[in-house]
Amino acid sequence: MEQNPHIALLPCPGMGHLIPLVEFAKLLLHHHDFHITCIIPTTGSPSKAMKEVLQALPTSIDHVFLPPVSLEDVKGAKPGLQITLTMTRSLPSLRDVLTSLVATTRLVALVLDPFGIDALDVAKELNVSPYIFYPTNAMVLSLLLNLPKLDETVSCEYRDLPEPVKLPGCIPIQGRDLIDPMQDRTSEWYKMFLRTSKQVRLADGIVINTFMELDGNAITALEEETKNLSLYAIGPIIQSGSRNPVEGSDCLRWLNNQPSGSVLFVCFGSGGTLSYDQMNELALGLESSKQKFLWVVRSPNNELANAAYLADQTLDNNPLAFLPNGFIERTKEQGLVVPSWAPQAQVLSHNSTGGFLSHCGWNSTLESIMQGIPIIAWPLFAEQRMNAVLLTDDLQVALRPKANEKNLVDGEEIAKVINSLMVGEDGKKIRNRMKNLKIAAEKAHSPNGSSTKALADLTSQWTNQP
Ligand code: UPG
Repeated sequence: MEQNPHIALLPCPGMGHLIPLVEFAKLLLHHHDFHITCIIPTTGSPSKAMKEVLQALPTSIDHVFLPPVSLEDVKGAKPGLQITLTMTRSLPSLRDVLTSLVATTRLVALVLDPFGIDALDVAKELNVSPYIFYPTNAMVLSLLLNLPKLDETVSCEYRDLPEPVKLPGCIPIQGRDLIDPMQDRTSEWYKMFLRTSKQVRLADGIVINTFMELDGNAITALEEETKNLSLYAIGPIIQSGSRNPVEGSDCLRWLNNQPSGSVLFVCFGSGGTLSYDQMNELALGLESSKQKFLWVVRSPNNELANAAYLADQTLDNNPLAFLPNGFIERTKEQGLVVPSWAPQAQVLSHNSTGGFLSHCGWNSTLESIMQGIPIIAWPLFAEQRMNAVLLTDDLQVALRPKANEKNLVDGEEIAKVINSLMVGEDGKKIRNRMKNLKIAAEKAHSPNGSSTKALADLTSQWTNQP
């Protein structure tokens, strides 16, 4: 039997969930001699991006793919529902893997993504301490924990509430900006989300990828509220370094030849998509702004804003074909378009990058903060509208373009906001605030920083377990 404490991690499908969890695993290894196994539910063969992340893991982090589950019966359903079902349908094989880890290692904790909340019961059944890794901020966690109360007290759809929702320690938030599953209370997805919100409290602790200097009021309010549930704000944990040094080198080479801080990076996370019309307006806005840009282009989708979320990006055949006629030729001195995927962490840390037009996924947000890069907030789905409100209204480190009556952000508005961010007075203020936030983030991970302390509390909890 292995003597070092062993931790099992259970991410859900999607790079935005896998990346922070494996980075968390690496951070744990810096602090203790843990042995770690990532247990990965699948619906088919893993994507190239996913394999690259896993293959680059140090030897004391193992990974096991669970046998693929079928989602044939829910083909075309929203990715959020598909992810939840992938997790629940993987429970029997998860139980097998955990049983064998319990028999052969000193398994002290199972850390699971909230999409896999039912695994909490499996952990308890096997006497393994369940923890949740919450990959976004304290406002979203607060919403989740307060949902049972909201569900009882609010009778209409949240989006029809006349007043914003006030969560303890958080900026007020309009119902229409709440996380996606709360936009239709009659949906199966809402019911699942509500169930998750009740089960979350049964975990032994919640690890959250944020830090006191960013989210202090919300974290303190949560700690007050959740006395018997330990909360560990150990962020920011972000993607580190290159996964594949060759891939994406074209865009890094291009960046090398651009002036310092001149380039706007445009990317909608691991699977965000625009409608065809919106993609055209964005192209128009980028071109007419005259600012330098590096744009990760995906094929448009008129139905879903996260159409590419569960897809293998390398299968998106020719997204550049959807750009307006002559766009690439006309902008060849001004910008670079990259199909599907770019090495975002390296792009954001490059000296030529000066702004980020982002869908406000939490990993992208933290990566931008860690490089002091101000944001143009363009939320698409999930909890991104909440993140955008936090970034623009609360922290004031982002600008948000306005949509017109057709719910499109038109080219003129896009160009205006780009210029404001990259060369305007507003942009200067926002950039300074973002630089201060970067300093605060670094402080959180310094030897006496809030996140360092929270991580030490968590690891001592685990190492002291029999
Ligand atoms: N990334 C790249 N290259 C690309 C696109 C993305 O390296 O071309 C990386 C990026 O650096 C980041 C991750 O992929 O590390 C994307 O994560 P994130 O910005 O959080 O976006 P999503 O993949 O959309 O993440 C999902 C949800 C988001 C949520 C997040 C964590 O969509 O709303 O905050 O998961 O729960």
